[in-house]
Amino acid sequence: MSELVKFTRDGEIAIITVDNPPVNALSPGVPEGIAAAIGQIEADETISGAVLIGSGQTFVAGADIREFGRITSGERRGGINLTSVVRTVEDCSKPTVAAIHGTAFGGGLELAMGFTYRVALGSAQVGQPEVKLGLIPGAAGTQRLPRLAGVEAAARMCADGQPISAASALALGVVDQIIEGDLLGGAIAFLREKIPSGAHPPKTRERHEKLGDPETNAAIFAALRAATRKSARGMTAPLAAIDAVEAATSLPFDEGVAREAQIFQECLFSDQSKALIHVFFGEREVARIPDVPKDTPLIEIRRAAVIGAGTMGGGIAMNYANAGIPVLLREATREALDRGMATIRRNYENSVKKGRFTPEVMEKRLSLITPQLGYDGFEEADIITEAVFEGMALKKEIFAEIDRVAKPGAILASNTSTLSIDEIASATSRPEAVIGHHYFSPANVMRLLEIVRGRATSREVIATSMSLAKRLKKVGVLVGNCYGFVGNRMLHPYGREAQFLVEEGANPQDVDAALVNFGMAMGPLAVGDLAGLDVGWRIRKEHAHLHDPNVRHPLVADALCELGRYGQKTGAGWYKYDENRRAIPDPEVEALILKLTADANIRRRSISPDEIIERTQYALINEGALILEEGIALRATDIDIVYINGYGYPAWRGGPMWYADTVGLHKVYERVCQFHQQHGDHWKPAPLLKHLAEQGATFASFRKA
Ligand code: 3H9
Repeated sequence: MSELVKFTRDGEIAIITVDNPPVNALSPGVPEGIAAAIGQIEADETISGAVLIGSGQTFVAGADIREFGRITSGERRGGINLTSVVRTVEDCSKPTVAAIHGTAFGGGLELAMGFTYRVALGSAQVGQPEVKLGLIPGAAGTQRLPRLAGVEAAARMCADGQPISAASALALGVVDQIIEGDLLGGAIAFLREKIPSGAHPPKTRERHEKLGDPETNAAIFAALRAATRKSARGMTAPLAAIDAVEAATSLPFDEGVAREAQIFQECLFSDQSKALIHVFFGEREVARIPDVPKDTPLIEIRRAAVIGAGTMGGGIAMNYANAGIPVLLREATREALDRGMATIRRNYENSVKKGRFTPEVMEKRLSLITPQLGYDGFEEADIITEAVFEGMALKKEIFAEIDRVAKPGAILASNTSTLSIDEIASATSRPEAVIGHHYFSPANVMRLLEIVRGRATSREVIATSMSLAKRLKKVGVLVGNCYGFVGNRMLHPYGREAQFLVEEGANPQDVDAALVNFGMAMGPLAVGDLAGLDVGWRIRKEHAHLHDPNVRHPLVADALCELGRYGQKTGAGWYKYDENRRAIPDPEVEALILKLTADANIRRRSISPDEIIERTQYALINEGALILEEGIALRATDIDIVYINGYGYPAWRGGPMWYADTVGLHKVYERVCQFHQQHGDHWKPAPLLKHLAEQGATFASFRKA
């Protein structure tokens, strides 16, 4: 047996234990160990059945994802031979049970489906999440799952990658029994009950009763494909997964397996899969901070407080309540406080309506939020988050106040999206306790939390913030202190180019459509309308004295604001909006653009979607390179994770820096140089981009010395 697979016995029952922490992935040695165990079971006449179980927190959570990179880079020859191991298990002449706790995901579920039976703890989950890695199930999952769960459920599970609960798996027939308490004991007892009769279900691959009829299946696949094209726009794996499940309904098992293997290979070598695997590991890598070791002591967070019950503050309070942490929510006026609480209630009610949780859960969460006008109880809070209007004077005033009321050791966080954490911290007597917690709107929905480190922020405060992010179900990314940090700093050149393209000849809808087709959740101009164009306009007016007349500035956004077109909230911005908030191109905007550009002597020309992508993406990337070089982001991956989780960047492109690597930094650099020549100094190439391009290197491999 291998080190990773243990073989023991309980009387006549063999027990195979997969012991490959942390998630019992099917790393080299595990499938081989299982096959060897089956061989031993066959050979030993005193064994009458077998249970396979995972040690530690979970059953097998899938193939070892690191192996995929080794295969596509050529480091490892040959694939992962799980398909034949599952078949060996399925062909075992003695009854077998997979005992599932935690997660049976991907190859884990595929393995379990080769067993005669599957039992699971009520808390377990099963699923085929491969599409989230740009893959499809590759060990006959698309062929066996429809035979157990039926065509519709199997196709949906393989296409959306969402796990299902043990109870749903039982209802579908994927699991045969739920066990409460001792899983191994329960699985052995289950098997002992089944053995005497000798009447076991057929091998999964020999079951056909749930494979449906061609007419019904055709309707199922057509509907699912249409829904998937919308929900997984731009992604190839979900549609490929549906093709593979369809093969299960139209081909004999072995041919279906061969078809699946062919599609799996195509997906494995695709750019999308490489990008999504980068994102999978990236989301975990961002937690690693070189000078904040894993064993840094954490501050215990039992109570929280939030200042400001507006859109952001309310969303932040909800995050705490959702995580079971009581939170005080302070506002300056009764009216604003009532409005904030009403919004929170409405958000929760919407979730109840959508069936996300019960009214009891909603009431429990609401009861954890205490609205108030003063600072009562703030002295007990372990963390206080400020989420007031974005202005330095006000923020400093608030921080001076909370410095007076907060207990020693409490974290003082600011939700600023742009301002200097060091300057905010200077208003307190304890800059080491001050940190940025930049949430994204809506704060209770968006996964990103930019955690901004000030000059004096202590390691304990950073480590606690990172761990708190996880508790709040966010992806925390540590960034350095500069105007706009990582996300909003990069957004500036991106938005600037979108507007310049409009001035040079593209319609707003052309710019937005090109970027939506590229995979962005929304186009930048539509985002401006959603967020409110007046926000930037007010800031620009405040900083008008810094305006350099020799530098080109966008013309149209300010002119729109002067006409009262602030975006969706006024029914018009870059677009006009109907009662359903649908964006409609507006001839008035077109006329305005023509007038402004004529006055400014800007030559208008036809602009291709490719140029729209290059100008906007390379602007992001060039700024990202500066950020990386300055050490504002720890790694290129951190920038990618910020953009994917906070700015609607398509995960299947891997984030802006990964995308640059896939285009090739040499090409990106060349185009940036051309744009520099054509458009001026705001396109000055970042020295790091130049350096890496000349070295033939990538952002992914760059580490700041
Ligand atoms: C597949 O199965 C293909 C087959 O169809 C065909 C084959 C031929 N491999 O997430 P966590 C690491 S595709 C390697 O923080 P949690 C992870 O990087 C696979 N490593 O824990 C992290 O490492 P570190 C289908 C893995 O408790 C550590 O384990 N399966 C794998 O929050 C802890 O992970 C999936 O897609 C893996 N498969 O969540 C499941 N999984 O500590 C992917 C995890 O160094 N995994 N690691 O940063 C998950 O969804 C979650 O990890 C899980 C646990 C829910 C299991």
